[in-house]
Amino acid sequence: MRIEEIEVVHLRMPLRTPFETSFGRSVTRDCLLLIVRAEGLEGYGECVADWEPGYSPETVGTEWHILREFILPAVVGIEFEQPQEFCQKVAWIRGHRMAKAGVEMALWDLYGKRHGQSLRALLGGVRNRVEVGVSVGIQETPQVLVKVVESYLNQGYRRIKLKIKPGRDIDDVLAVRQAFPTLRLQVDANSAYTLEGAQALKPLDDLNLLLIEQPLGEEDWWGHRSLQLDFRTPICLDESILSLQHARQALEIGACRVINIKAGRVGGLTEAVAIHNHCLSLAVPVWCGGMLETGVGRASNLALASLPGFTLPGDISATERYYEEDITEERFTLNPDSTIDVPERPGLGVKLDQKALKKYQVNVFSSRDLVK
Ligand code: OSB
Ligand code: MG
Repeated sequence: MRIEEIEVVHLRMPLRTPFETSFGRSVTRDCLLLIVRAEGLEGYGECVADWEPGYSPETVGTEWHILREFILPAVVGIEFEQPQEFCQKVAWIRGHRMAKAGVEMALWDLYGKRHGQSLRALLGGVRNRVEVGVSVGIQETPQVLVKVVESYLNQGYRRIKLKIKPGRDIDDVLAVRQAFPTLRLQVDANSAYTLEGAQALKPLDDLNLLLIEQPLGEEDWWGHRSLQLDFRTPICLDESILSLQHARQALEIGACRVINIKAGRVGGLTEAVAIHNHCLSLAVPVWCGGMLETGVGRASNLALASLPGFTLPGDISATERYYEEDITEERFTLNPDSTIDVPERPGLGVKLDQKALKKYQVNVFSSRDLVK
């Protein structure tokens, strides 16, 4: 398959409700949509880098630059059979995993459409619906938080993740735990604590949480090891795991007992599956994280989460939890058993809503505009 053109579309999508984490508050979500054209087919991908470098040093701006100057010139006009060949082609480019993952996703979509197979089938997924939960942002007060959680439970979600930060941790989690004693509950600090500061989290160890996600800085694998030795609750790493090598070594030193897998963070679905396979071989549970994706990235997350080792519910909520209007014609809905169906059609199994695309488009460039 010869890649004829790649289009990069910068989108700014209004969130239905503001999303607050330890690193900031968002009212809109930016991302880059990748459209790869080959042999009369189109493949779609989503680069999940955000506008601001609060979660990752990779942003819409840095990934736009890397795509335009390095990734697109390296792959347009090239013959590809498997999406994995793309990873080798761009391996010399350091970092910028989210940009690579966006293009790789589009190549998987193309590959699936070409061969009439769903992404789930291509990746080796074993489920046609996956268990999901909601990631709930920091609210005004613990009382408001309990109300927000209750509204999600009323919608049918059976697992809740609470965002925490220093000063907004124990009281919030305790309030939710007291209101819902048997709820499957977990927390995410997005790197907000120091090892010393994380001592304040000790009371969480008695609240029967599924896991504590990324309490310390992303480079503090050894600090997470100390914390895991001190806590009964499993520590889960998100920001700290950028590759299979990180996953291997983190587990080897005991820095965590669970891993949150996001294809964007680790450079694509190929690496994400490799991390899954490694964890499965060690019986380490994994789950699929989210980045407030559009329908394109959500379809990819659902396919990934259908693999056998994804035994914990993912941060993959229904479309309406995020966006009033999405850029895909498909809207994902929650089943009564807190699952979402995995798309069955070839590739990602989604169609773009051109009207919505135009509405949320901030900027666009095509490989055709590049100077040869
Ligand atoms: O840390 O998991 C995270 C959203 C943006 C950036 C980082 C994270 C998140 C979420 C939301 O928790 C998950 C979702 O898409 O629902
Ligand atoms: Mg996280």
